Amino acid sequence: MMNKQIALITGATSGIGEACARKFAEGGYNLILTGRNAQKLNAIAAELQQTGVEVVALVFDVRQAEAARKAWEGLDAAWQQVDVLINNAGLALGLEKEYEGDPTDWEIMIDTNIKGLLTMTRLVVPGMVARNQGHVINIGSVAGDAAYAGGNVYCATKAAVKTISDGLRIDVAESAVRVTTIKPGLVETNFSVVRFHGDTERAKPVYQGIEPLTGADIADVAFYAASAPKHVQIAEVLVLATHQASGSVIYREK
Ligand code: NDP
Ligand code: 8X3
Repeated sequence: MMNKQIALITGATSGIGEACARKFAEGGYNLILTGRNAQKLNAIAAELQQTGVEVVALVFDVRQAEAARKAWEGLDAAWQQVDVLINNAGLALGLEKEYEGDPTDWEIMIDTNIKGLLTMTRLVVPGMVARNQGHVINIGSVAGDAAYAGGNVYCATKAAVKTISDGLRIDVAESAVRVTTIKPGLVETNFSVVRFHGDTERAKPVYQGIEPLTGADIADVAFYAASAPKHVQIAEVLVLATHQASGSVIYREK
C-alpha cells in the first residue's frame, strides 16, 4: 500500500476535525476519518480521495467503545500504523447554571469529550509505543483553563483533556511518542449551534463583534506540532482570537 504517514482524526465531519482532514491531506498524509454522519464523512473522504489521498472512513460514535473497537480491529494492519491521532470529536451542550443543568447533557459531554478520547487513545497508542513512533494531538480548550459562567461541566471535561494528556505524556516519556494538547478559544464552527441544541439565533451572537478563529487556524497549529523535528514535543498550545484574552474576557466591537 502506501508509504505516506497516516493521521486518524475523530469528528472529521465538521469544524476543526474537517479542517484537520484537509490540512493533513494537503500536507501529504493518508487519512483515517471517523464520524457519526456517514453521508458527510463519505463525501469528505471522496473529495479528498480525488486529490490522490488514500482515505478510510469509519462511521461510529466515540461514546460506543465496542463500535470503536470493532472499527479499529477491522482495519488492515498497515492502516493501524497510525502516526498522528487527533482526538477532536467533542461538544458542549447547554450554558445553564450547574444547579439547573440537564444531567443528560452532562452525560453526553463526559462520555464524548473524556471517555471517547480515552477509548481512542487506548486503541491507537499501544501500537505507537510498540513502534516507538507516533503523536497524539488532543483538542482541549481555553475552557479547560478556568471555568466561565455556565461552562461548568463542559469546562471540566476540557480540564480533564489537559490532565489526561499530561498523564499520557508521562506514561509514554520512555518512548518517542509525543503528546500535544491544543486549547483553542473561540472558533467559528458548528460548536455553538450544537451547544444551543440547534438554535442558530442563540448561536449567532457568540461570534459577533470579534473575528473568531477558524477550524483552519487550529488545523495549522496541529500540523505545525506534527511537523516539528522529532526531538521537539509541542506539549501544549493556547490559541486565542486576537480580541479574546481568556475564556470569559472577550472584547467585542459594538
Ligand atoms: P463541530 O460541532 O463543528 O464539530 C464537532 C465534531 O465532533 C463533529 O464532527 C461531530 O460530529 C463530532 N462529534 C461530536 N460528538 C461525537 C460523537 N459522540 N462521536 C463521534 N463524533 C462526534 O465543533 P468544533 O469543530 O468546534 O469542535 C471540535 C472540538 O474542538 C471539540 O472537542 C470542541 O470541544 C473543541 N473546541 C471547540 C472550540 C470552538 O470554539 N469551536 C474551542 C475549543 C475547543 P456530529 O456532527 O455527528 O455531531
Ligand atoms: C470552546 C471554546 O470558550 O466557547 O471550547 O468554551 S468556549
